[in-house]
Amino acid sequence: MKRLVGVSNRTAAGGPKAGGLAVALWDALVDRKGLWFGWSGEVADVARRGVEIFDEEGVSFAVADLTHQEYDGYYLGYANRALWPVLHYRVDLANFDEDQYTCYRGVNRRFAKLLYQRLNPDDMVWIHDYHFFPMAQDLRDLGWRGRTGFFLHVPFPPPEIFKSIPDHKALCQGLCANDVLGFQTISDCENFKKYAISELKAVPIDDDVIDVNGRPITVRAYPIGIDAEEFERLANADEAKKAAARIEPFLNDGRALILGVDRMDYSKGIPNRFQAVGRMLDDDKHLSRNDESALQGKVAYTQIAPPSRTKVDEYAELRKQLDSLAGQINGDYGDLDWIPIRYLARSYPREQLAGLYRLARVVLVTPLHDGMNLVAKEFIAAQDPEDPGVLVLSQFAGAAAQLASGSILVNPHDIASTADAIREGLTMGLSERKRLYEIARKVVYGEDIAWWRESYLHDLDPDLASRNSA
Ligand code: GDG
Repeated sequence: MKRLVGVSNRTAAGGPKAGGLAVALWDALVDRKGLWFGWSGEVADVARRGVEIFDEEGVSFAVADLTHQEYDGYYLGYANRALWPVLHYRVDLANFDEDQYTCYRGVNRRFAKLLYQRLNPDDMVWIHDYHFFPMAQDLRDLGWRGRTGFFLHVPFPPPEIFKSIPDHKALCQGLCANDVLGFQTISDCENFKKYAISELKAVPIDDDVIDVNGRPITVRAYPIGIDAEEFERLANADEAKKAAARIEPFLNDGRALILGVDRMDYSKGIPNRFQAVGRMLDDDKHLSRNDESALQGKVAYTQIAPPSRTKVDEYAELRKQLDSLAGQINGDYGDLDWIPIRYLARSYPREQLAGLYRLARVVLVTPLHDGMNLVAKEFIAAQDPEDPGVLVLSQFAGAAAQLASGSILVNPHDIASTADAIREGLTMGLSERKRLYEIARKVVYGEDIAWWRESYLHDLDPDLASRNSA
């Protein structure tokens, strides 16, 4: 079996192997005694720019530091302030800076060199995400000929949007040095293919293959999944029950828990969600709290939103916006014995999240754009099959392509309809809740993280493909 070499900006070295990418890559690397290459997470001086190598349970890690200048230019700058917003359809928030692009190219080349020195001709390289769009090309330039694949965890927008990046062509030419290009959804694939046909003169060979400059490239959707069984186990463990017990006093008199769990990122649509909850309460303003149908006092919305990328201005702005919106809604609709929104700008252990998902009557996954969104799948895996909660899901999450008929689908820009969808979830009868849950459960367990990894590696590894067809 070929050795697998995973490449991602952050590796799972030293930490728990939790979260989609970490679990998927870790298991594949354990299987194949592989190598995981990426940034160490450290920002250091020029003098310390070597690679640190160590082993964990048979997997080798090779990690390199970034310099302060690289951290600012490549990571905070180009990756997070140019690529991330455009890939999430937010050209208005993008900042294009030539020096940052130069720095991004420089880090890709430097990392490619560090990696190339450690590659054996028979290895297979699997590169992850937008931090390393040009990496495959940089490896090829150094003489690398082995099988190489790329997976994009975030959306690929329509060409009209992608082309707002001044260096869009160089980025995609770099991508085309891969043998397999994986996206989360068919619509991302179609966007990329449209771009490649119009800008790179790609020629479609069949549904899943394009030819670019005489090289065939497989372009396919591989929707990422979760380790559903493991998550279900977490949701039933003591730690989960303890977390549920901590929140239960706020759910007295049968108050229903509405839950949101998101990295604090403008792509996740948290302000729209706050507004939708506000709107839902506003719709009941004319009713007294004793009224049967009034939701005042009967729901408790908890939003867990660990801050991320706090050094980027747009994220600091979002923090202020959320602070203010939560305060306003609580001020407008709260009462002596009830606070509608509990907004917690901090992170909780995974085990505890699992307990909260299980307790929730409705979970709100309403991003404005999202590659997949694993919270939607974790929520399903954590449910009690005899009394499941309801997933309210944005049509713009990659997960909607799989879970549309197992959830209430919303347009998160439509605040009034989102408010109605939350109410529908809260008042849905048991049999309908079970029906939606069963549909979603089949997808979450059937197309789990092992399925994702195997589908991708089947296309990347010619040995696997020929063994399966033999
Ligand atoms: C990118 C793409 C794609 C959240 N809060 C806490 C916490 N989390 C965990 C969740 C989940 C993960 O973080 C978030 O995953 P998402 O999929 O929602 O989003 P991104 O981080 O933006 O990931 C995304 C993903 O890559 C995989 O391809 O689905 O579209 O944007 O697992 O549970 N975990 C802990 N404490 C928290 O407070 N421990």
